[in-house]
Amino acid sequence: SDTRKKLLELFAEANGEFLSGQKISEQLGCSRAAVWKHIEELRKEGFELEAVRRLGYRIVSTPDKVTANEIQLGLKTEKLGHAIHFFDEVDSTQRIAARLAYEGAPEGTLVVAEEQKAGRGRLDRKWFSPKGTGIWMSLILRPPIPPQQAPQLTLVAAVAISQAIQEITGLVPDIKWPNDILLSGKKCVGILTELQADPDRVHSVIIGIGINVNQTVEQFPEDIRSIATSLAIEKGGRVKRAPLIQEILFRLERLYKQYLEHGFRPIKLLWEGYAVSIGKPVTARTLGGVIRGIARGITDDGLLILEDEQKNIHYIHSADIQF
Ligand code: BTX
Repeated sequence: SDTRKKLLELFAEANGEFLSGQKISEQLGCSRAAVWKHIEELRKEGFELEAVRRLGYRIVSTPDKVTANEIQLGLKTEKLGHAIHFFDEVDSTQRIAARLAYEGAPEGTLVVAEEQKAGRGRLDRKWFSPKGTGIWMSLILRPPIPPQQAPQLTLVAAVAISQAIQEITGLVPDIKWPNDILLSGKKCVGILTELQADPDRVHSVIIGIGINVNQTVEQFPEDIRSIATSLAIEKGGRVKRAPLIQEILFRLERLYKQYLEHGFRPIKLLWEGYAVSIGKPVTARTLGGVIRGIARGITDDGLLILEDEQKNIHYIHSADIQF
């Protein structure tokens, strides 16, 4: 509700200091009893609040939630995340975002869920998205670019997410072309970019982002335990999700603007700073077959450059890469 939003804003301004019941009731224009009720509501939602006679209330900790309120309080973007559709449980945020995009949702619209029952990776693979421990979200962009350039946005997103992870956790991620972000060689982020387009014009790009945040090793299903990791495992401590989402949206907005104004080149340089596969022998599994060789870099369009044993150069649009 609006009162609740105002109350949270008051606490955000108070910055961990006490707010008197009197002041809150004046600012919200409601009775002291009503203030107390709102405080109880917040407690039920997982806020930890301290109440001290004569001093009033102060927030000790906010819940690790990814509701629209949590994400929007303190969000520093101009556009991204200004419309948020939050769900406790969905099949896939990609599917919902695709429908919203089709119905005309504005650029920057974000779909977030606490849990996905049918989270998807590329080629209809499954993306494991358990309740409350990760970030499962899809962002709608409407870039004025031809469809064949859209895969570049996966790389733009990968740089933004890597920067945000580094800023919030201090961990330095590696990017594995095209869409994985790794920590200690294990996957902690997957990005899935999908399009609605005519042959010559993109209507919308839906960037699906899955981040393992607070899972423990045991919480991963056995078949991915050896290849997957979470931020908490790597950092050795829990990480709040909403501030990380805010940081991702902030960084992504900046890079996206840069991309639209100056093209892919400046992004490419940043991307190369995080890339692991470059200069190494890799195996690329494409729909057309398997190619082995040395990854030489990416083109200005974002394609992977692979040099095989006969020194032939292959330009790869899409593949799974193994070291
Ligand atoms: P991908 O095809 O590159 O990776 C999928 C593979 O990753 C799976 O086959 C499995 O081996 C492994 N995997 C599955 N779940 C996890 C996990 N939680 N952590 C690490 N490895 C895992 C990557 O596709 C793109 C994933 C995008 C997910 C987002 S979440 C929000 C949005 N909604 C949705 O349905 N998908 C996207």
